[in-house]
Amino acid sequence: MTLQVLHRVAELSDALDAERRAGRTVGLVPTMGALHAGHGSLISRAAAENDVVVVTVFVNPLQFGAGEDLDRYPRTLDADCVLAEAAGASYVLAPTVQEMYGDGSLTKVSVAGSMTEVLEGASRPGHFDGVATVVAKLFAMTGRCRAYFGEKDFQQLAVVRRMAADLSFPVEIVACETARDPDGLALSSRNAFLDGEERAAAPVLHQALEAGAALIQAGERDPRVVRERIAAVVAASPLFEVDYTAAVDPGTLEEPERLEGDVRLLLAARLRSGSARLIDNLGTRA
Ligand code: PAJ
Repeated sequence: MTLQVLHRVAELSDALDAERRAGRTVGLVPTMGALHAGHGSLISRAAAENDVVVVTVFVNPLQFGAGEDLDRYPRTLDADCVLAEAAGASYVLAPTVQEMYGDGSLTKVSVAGSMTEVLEGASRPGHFDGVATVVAKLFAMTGRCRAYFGEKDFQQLAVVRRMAADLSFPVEIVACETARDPDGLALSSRNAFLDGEERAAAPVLHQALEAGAALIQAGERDPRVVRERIAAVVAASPLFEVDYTAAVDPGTLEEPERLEGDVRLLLAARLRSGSARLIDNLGTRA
C-alpha cells in the first residue's frame, strides 16, 4: 500500500475507523519527525505486528520549555515520509500546531507524583505534562491500537503507560529497544547538532552506563556508588557536563536503599558547547 500523508485529524480518524471496520489492526508510532533508524525500528516492528501503521510527525510545542530547542528542532517531512514508507507505514499524520491545538487548549493531562518529578522532570519542568497531553490526544484521534514507544526515552515510556492505564485508553503500549550506532551512541535527532569532535566523544554516555552495569555485576549494591561511577566516566570527557545520573527501580524510577532485581541506569549530559543535551539508559539486574 502506498503511503498516505494526511494533515487533518478528522481524515485520519475516518480512515482508521474504516480500516478497523474492515477487520484490520492499527499500530501507532508517535514521533516529532527528523526520523532516523531508531524510529524506523519502531515502525518496522509496528508493521510486523499490525495490518496498518500510522506514524505521527508533530513537533509538540507543549513539551518544550523556555530556552529549549523548539525553534531549531529539525523539520524534514519529505525525508520522514520516505523513511516511514520504507519501514512499512501506511499513513503519516503531519498536523499543524493550529490543527492540533486550535487557538490553545485549556485542558492539560498531567501524571502526578514522583514519576514525572524526578530525572527529566526535574531538569525540564512541565515537559511530561506536554508529552502526556499530546500523546493522550493522539490516542483519542487514533482509537483502538497498539502504540510503539522507545526505551531510549525510558521515563517517557513509564509516564505514557501510566497515563494510558489511568485514562482507560484502548491502547496497548509496546516498548521497543534502543537502536544504537555501532559505537554505542543511541540514535537521536539531536545527534545532528553535534560537531565532529563531539560526535566522536559521545559514545562515552553508553560506556558510562556499561561501567555502571559492570559495577553491579561485580557485586556493588549501593545505588549511590553506581550513579557516581557513571557520572565519573562521563565527567572524564571534557566536552560533556553531567546533568544527572541514576540507578533506579524500573517500575517506580525511585532510587532504592539497596539494588536488587531489575535496575535501570539513566543519565543526561549537556555538551559544554551548548550544542545539545543527550540522554541514554540501560537495563541490568542486580
Ligand atoms: P521522538 O523523540 O521523535 O521519538 C519518537 C519515538 O521514537 C519515541 O518513542 C522514542 O523513544 C523513539 N526513539 C527515539 N530514538 C530511538 C532509538 N535510538 N531507539 C529506539 N527508539 C527511539 O519521543 C518523542 O518524539 C515525543 O516525546 C512524542 C512521544 C512523539 C510526543 O511528542
